Amino acid sequence: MIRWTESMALALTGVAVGMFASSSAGAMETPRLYQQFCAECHQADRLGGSGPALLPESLGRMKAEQAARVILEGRPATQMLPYKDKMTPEEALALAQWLLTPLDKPPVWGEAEIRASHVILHPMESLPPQPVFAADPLNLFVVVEQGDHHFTLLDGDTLEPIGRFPTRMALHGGPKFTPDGRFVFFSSRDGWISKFDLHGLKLVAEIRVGVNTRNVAVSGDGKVVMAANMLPHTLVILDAETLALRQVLPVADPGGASSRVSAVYTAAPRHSFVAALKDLPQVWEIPYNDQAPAWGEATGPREGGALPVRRLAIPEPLDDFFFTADYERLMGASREGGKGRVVHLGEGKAVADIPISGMPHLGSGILWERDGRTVMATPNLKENAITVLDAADWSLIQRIETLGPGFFMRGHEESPYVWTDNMLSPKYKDTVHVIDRQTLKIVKNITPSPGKTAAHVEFTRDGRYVLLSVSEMEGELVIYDAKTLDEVKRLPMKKPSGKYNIHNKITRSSGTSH
Ligand code: DHE
Repeated sequence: MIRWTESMALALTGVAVGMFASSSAGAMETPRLYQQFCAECHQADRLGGSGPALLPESLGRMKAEQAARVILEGRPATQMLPYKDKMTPEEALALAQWLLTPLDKPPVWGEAEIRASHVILHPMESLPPQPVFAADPLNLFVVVEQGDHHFTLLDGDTLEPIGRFPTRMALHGGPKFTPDGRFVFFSSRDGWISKFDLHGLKLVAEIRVGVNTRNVAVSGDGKVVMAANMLPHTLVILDAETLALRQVLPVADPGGASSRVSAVYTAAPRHSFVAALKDLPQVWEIPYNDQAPAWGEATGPREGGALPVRRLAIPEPLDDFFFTADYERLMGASREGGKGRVVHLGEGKAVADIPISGMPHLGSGILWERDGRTVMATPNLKENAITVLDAADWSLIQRIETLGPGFFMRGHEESPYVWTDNMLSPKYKDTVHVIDRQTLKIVKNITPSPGKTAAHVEFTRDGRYVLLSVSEMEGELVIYDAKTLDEVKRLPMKKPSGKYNIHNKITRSSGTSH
């Protein structure tokens, strides 16, 4: 078995650039390697499927040597596996160089392609006026089952499924809801946005907005949907009723440098969308109606419905945001540099540095009240710790040592506990921690199925039950009493990942993502 070592890295950087791509044998070899090992996830045309597009545009500033290292070593916190047992460092470098070579014809996913992909399956006027089932429509859960690309709609009172429906492959980011909780929007990594009616149980419309898409957001007034693309470098604005294209916003600075979009969020109290950019030192705020705070230009939609953009300059690119409850301040992390900063949206600038080092997963951060103060806590993708900060001044309150690096964190206003996982620890991925919100001590470790990944919890509307995913192909949703921490029941599911309670989402509960 070949092992990756630093000396091998040096040897690898010494391999002549183009050696394989330029030799006729290598030129045949590299595409074959790609088809054998990469095409299943990244697609034969390299435009991306469950894995991202593998094109120079999507690989950004990555050098061939770095890409070769990723091929050999895999990527933490993603589905990218290590291939060091399947190919040599030289083959990996040749493959990386090939991936950094533009396609013969550059991929285009502009207005024409987006419009051509748009389909309305069940127009709004055809949908039933009332839910076609008896459950409380605000205590429903949308449970994403990644294993066979479905979602289950679960009744949060009876804890029984209402129905199970197909989705696009590789959904990523939280599904987002209209303010009344009736419609849900999913985004897939390969660019599909789908709108589903949770009352009529029908797929309303779909549209492919990009080649590699990150997530989707819905405006606080329920009228506009925005999708964030890694490829092409665009934000795509859709009509929330029909998903018809309204506007493609190229994400570039006036000098022409463009950026992948890491994620887009809805700052409902500010009547705006906020976008995190991977490659430009800017935060973008895009007001979606004329109630948004003015910043010197007209804030509301322009003539023809186009939305204006407010560009906030920051010291370095920040991806992955966490927002304070009033959405006035955001906390952003730099994936590469291990830096954290606070950006004040009203003031339009970075106002503080944050003491974080372990690659926090800020999208999973939560807030709660402790000793009369609001605390913010986030799991870390690279450290065995939960970071607990004072949300007023971002000073460190405590690092809670965990068994491994984790991905998600959840609480509820009615629960004395918050829950987090150790999903990125090969040894402890099967165990979640229950943490007391006041003492900040771990009060219980729960291992629902030894050896199987346990991650992502969500509370019911009343905070009485906690739903936890055993995220394996033959997985389960395990339901606990949130007070006694006793197991209540199990429901079989195909690799359940995130689950989303409609009431908690639309009321922006401080214990969950929004
Ligand atoms: Fe996610 C949300 C970024 C890998 C499952 N993830 C998010 C969000 C961001 C983000 C910015 C918040 C947007 C939103 O919800 O609208 N995720 C990233 C990454 O940068 C990272 C580490 C690398 C990548 O390749 O994208 C990454 N994420 C993963 C995974 O490997 C996970 C576990 C499996 C998967 O689906 O790919 C994963 N991410 C999720 C889930 C959410 C999410 C389930 C929604 C969580 C929620 O509760 O709201």
